Amino acid sequence: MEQKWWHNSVVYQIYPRSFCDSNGDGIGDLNGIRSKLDYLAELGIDVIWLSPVYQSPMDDNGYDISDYQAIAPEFGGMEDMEALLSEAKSLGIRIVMDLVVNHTSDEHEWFKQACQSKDSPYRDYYVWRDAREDGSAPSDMGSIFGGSAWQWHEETQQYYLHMFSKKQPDLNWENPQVHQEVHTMMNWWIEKGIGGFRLDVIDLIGKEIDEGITGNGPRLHPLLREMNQATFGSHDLLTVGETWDATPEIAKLYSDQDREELSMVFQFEHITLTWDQGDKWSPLPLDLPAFKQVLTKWQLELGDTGWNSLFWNNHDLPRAVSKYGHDGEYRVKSAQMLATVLHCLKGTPYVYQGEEIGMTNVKFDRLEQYKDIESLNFYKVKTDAGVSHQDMMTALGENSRDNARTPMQWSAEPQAGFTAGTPWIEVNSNYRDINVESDQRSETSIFQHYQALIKMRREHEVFVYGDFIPLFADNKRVFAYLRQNNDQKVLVVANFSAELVTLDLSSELPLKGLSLGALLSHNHVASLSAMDTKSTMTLNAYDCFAITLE
Ligand code: TEU
Ligand code: CA
Repeated sequence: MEQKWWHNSVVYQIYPRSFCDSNGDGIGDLNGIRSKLDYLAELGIDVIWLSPVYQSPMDDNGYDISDYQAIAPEFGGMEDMEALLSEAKSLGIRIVMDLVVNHTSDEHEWFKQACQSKDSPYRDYYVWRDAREDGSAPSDMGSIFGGSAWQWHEETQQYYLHMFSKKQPDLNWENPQVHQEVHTMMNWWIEKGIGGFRLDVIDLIGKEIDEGITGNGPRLHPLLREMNQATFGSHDLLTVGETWDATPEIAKLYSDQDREELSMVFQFEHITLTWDQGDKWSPLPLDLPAFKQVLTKWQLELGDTGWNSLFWNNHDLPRAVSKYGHDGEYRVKSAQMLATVLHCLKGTPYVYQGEEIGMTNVKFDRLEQYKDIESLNFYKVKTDAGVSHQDMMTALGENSRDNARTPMQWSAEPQAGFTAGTPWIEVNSNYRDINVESDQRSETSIFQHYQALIKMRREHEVFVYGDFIPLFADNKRVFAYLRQNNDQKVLVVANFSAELVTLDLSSELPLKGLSLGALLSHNHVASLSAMDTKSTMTLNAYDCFAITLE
């Protein structure tokens, strides 16, 4: 495998609307991000993944783009984007743009033209079908945001396809002109000096609509190879595809370097483990052995071919510390433990804004406090189907995308220092305790723990390219593994529970004959000094450490 700059990079995701508001209109913006670049440089990240900042009517907070080559006025202008790119560059930070090309906004010029008549040269940029004989939608295909995926267009008497909201019509990737347009636009951004692309729901672009195939369609990989050749392939950029249904076999098709498609993909198998039969509104408790098994499988199967992206959360998911850690008494320890387990795995780690200070899920008790289109649509779908208001509020509390979208908590000032005005979505009421300023002052700072992990990865190549060897696979509370290359062995141990755990290191074969060396990272583990590989050790709630073995 050829070594790449993004193998030893750490990516930080910014959801611009909720990061930092520079002008008091309650909406985060590009100049707000610029004002926090020093903060990000201090954290030590290499790359920013910027969620969409393009012109958009904001039906889905920017994932509905009406002009790919303009910035939404609430985020700033193109000159602010250029300033952000160059200031970030001077700090050694690259910016990865969010590429949303499965669909556009219905307010995009192409769609407006397409709606003019069936003969419009843009008609075939989108997916149109006649009604069935009885006037109903062409198929029973459902939208990912609830309801039918087909919307009737009265003026031209056909249905158009939308896998997400009806304001997000799907582009027709069977049309080569669509490829041309998208490639030209991508090259225009590459010329501006961006660091790469995160490709939104890219597994949907090969769809076979009339066969009912949406994800992983037969034309998907040829389309990506064509895109690679026409755009980023010759530019050494980071490309990461969002692929909900990827298995390791599928992920290798995308990320095997020889195939010249993408750098890596986001897989969601470890995420959907807590969704009962794939339904995020029926959350399940975390099953740690199953969770470890999934992550182990991905570590081992993408060992020599392909590359993993590593993440616990993003702008669509609940906060990591609330989902997989403990957001009460053990918030700090469990946030540090989660960071350690993630950053010591093989792959490129992604940190979602606020994760580095242990921000938690929000507790909204009124439906009106939620802003996300998916949450609001599904509240209606589920309550119409008989789910009670209270049960649906509980499900939203667990898994609403708004958990990730409340404003970044910078300080204990009003509105958490996010805005001088009224934020577009309420600030989490815990901001007086949980914020950047108080975390950085703390003796057990989560930020500093992340900072140290990022530095550690840079200093020890074993974390980047070393092999992964699982340990204590059946243990219900401990997540442990070994990373090793020719020069170094590192043992990573984490108590993923609030219980006291005893662990007999001598019982694991790969540890036989080794003794403990230098402590690389830990979150104040009391029993460390007394520990050796020959005896039993005790771990308190959410204790974790990484230590070299000799
Ligand atoms: O997400 C794809 C997607 O399928 C999600 O909507 C997901 O099903 C859901 O949020 C699970 O929590 C991408 C973007 O990340 C998301 O923000 C967009 O809304 C969506 O595509 C449409 O562009
Ligand atoms: Ca603003």
